Order: sequence, then C-alpha cells, then structure tokens
Amino acid sequence: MTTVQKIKEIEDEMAKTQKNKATSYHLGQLKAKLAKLRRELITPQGGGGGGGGIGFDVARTGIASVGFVGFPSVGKSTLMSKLTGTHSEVSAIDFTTLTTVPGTVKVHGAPIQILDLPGIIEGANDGRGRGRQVIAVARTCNLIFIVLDVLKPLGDKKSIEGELEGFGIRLNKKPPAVIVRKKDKGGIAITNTVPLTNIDHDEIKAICSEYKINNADVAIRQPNATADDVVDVIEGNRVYIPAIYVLNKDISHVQIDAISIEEIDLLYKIPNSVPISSSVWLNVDELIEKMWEALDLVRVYTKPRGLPPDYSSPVVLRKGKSTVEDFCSSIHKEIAKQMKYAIVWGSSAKHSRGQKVGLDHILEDEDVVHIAKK
Ligand SMILES: Nc1nc2c(ncn2[C@@H]2O[C@H](COP(=O)(O)OP(=O)(O)OP(=O)(O)O)[C@@H](O)[C@H]2O)c(=O)[nH]1
Ligand SMILES: [Mg+2]
Repeated sequence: MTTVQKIKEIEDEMAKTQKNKATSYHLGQLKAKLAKLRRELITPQGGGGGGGGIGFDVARTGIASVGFVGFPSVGKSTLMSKLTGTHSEVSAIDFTTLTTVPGTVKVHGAPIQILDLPGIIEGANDGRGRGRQVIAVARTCNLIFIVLDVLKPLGDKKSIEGELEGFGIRLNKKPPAVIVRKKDKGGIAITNTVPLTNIDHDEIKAICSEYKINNADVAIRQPNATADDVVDVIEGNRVYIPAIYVLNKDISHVQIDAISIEEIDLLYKIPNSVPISSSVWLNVDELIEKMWEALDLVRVYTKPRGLPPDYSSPVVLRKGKSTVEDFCSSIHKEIAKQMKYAIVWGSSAKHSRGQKVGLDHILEDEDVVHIAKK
C-alpha cells in the first residue's frame, strides 16, 4: 500500500468513528499516525524535504516576502504583474506560470518581495504537478495570498488549505500553548490551566504512545486545544504564517446565475478575505493595506543630530526583531558597537520629548531614532 493509500484509509476510518469517551484513545492514535504518514509524504527518500528544485528558489530581497498560492488561472500572475511592474506571463491556459517569478512592491516605504508561483492542484503534496515545490516556497514566506476565483471559491479554498496544512503550514494561527516535556520516568502527567473541551487524557496518552513517548509532562494552556495541536507540538516542524484570501475576478461582473446569493454571502464571511479584480484593478488598494497590516512591519526613521528626521526612507524591521540593536545592525554592523545611547521618539518612548534608551529597547512602527556615538 502506498503512503497516499494509507492516509486515505486512516482518514476514512476517522470519518466513520464517532468521537466519545470510548473512542478517544483510538482517535488520538489515528491522528498521530496520520501526521507521521503526512511527514513521510513531504520528505521523500533522498528528497531533502521535497522543496527547492531548479528555478524555484529565488534570491530573497526586501524585508518580507508574500507568496501567491492558488489553482491555475485564478489570476495570480495578472495581480503580481500589475502590483510590481514585473512581467509574469498571463494567459487563459492553465499552468502558464512554471516557476517562481519574483518582483518587488514598495508599501509605505518598505520594499516587499512578491513571489508569483505556479498554480497547484489537489494532491499537490502527494507530488502531483509541481505542487510540492510551490508549497515548499510558500513555507518560507512571511505572508501567503491564497488567490481564489470568485466563481469557485469555497471548494478551492478548502483544498488549498488542505494542501498547505499537509505540508506543515498553519494559516492565521499562533503556535499552540501546549508543552510536551519528555522525562525519564513517571509516565504521562497531564496538567491543564484551561478546561479541556476538545481533547481528553486518553487522546493525549494515545498520541504520546504513538510517538513512543512513555514519560512526559504535558501542559495544556491553550484554550480549546485539540489533538492536532498536541500532534503539531510533538512533530515540531510546523510554520505559522498569516494568510489573506484574495477573491479575484470582479464579482459585480459575474453573471448572476453563475453564483448563488448564498454563495456570495458565504464568500463575504471568509475571515481575512478581500474581494478584488486584478484585471480591472478593483479594490487592490484595500488588499495592499491588508497586506501591510498582516506583515506587521516596523518602520523606523533616523534622525541625524541637529536635523529633522528622514521620513523618506525608513529602516524596516520585523516585529519581534525590532530592538535598537536590530535597527543599528540593519544599517551597518559597526554602529551598535559605536553607540553610546539612543534617543527614541514615538510610541515606544515613555515621553514625547524623547527617551534615552539602550540597545535592547524595543522599537515600534514609526518611531524616530537618534544614535549618539561614543
Ligand atoms: N474577468 C477577469 N479575468 C481575469 C482577472 N484576473 C485575471 N483574469 C484572466 O484569467 C486568466 C488567467 O490569469 P493568470 O494571471 O495567468 O492566472 P494564474 O493564476 O497566474 O494562472 P497559472 O499561472 O496558470 O497558475 C487570464 O486570461 C486573465 O486575463 C479578473 O480580475 N477578471
Ligand atoms: Mg501565473
């Protein structure tokens, strides 16, 4: 039996097993088995993770990258070309784009790299089409645009999410607050600071046992934690990436019988979605704003001594890597060493007249910084 068949078998069994006290151990086991098989699938023998491939890895420029993922002919390249001014082939024929096409768009002074990717199809991470390489690139992006055709959005959305999740990508999610700490003896000890609403002790024990973890402290702090959360923590190689659902192809131009009112209704309820038309350039400004918010970048303006701040070219940093030290090293690696102190104005400063700070001070978006040298 192939791995894909084994996965199918487990999925079928899970679908017909009702969750209750008597079945939870069994279900936990199945979930862990499934995760292990999926891992096998995306790391084929000698395949080095299934990523890369000629032309797929492009040089990374700018502070952040956005990858476009979608079925063929949904309009990814149309959007990318217009957004960045870089040519990426557009045509009505499926699979027009064959490799990663990079471009850059400047948003609020920050250069953002856009990666136009080939269309994927269902079964991408079983190695169908170039899906595996495409998803491997998506895994390294700071934001994913899931581009959907408004005429068939919901089914497509589900299968693309399935493909990305099968590859260890978690969309619009934070790492679960679950800790599994292995130890030498004592069995599995479970503690929870929140009520266990979606998982019980049997399920947790089954998962641990499936991973041959016989002794461990398992701490659940995540509200409504699921078996999948526990599996994700044990598997460990998950990436947590924000995603925006781009509903392309102007809905007001769609023949009304092509899509039902109920469907339109559901469409607008998709969280983190933006309806646009890339060909007639409708609502793209809103999309760019949403992209900016999702990237959560920190712009810092430098202020030379005795001069006004330079608002024309901010130093752009990432949230979580935005200390004064990060700021210094993104200008020049020597600056941090030469710094005596910094003065900061803006939301991270305690007072409006400016605050004297050291290298570990965390900067916020639109702060102004003056570096005083030794
Ligand atoms: N009506 C309409 N057509 C669009 C829109 N955006 C793109 N198209 C058309 O859809 C077709 C496919 O566009 P592409 O940009 O090549 O699609 P893609 O997603 O890059 O396709 P692949 O590279 O094959 O994955 C082209 O004929 C476009 O002109 C839109 O907003 N409205
Ligand atoms: Mg394309």
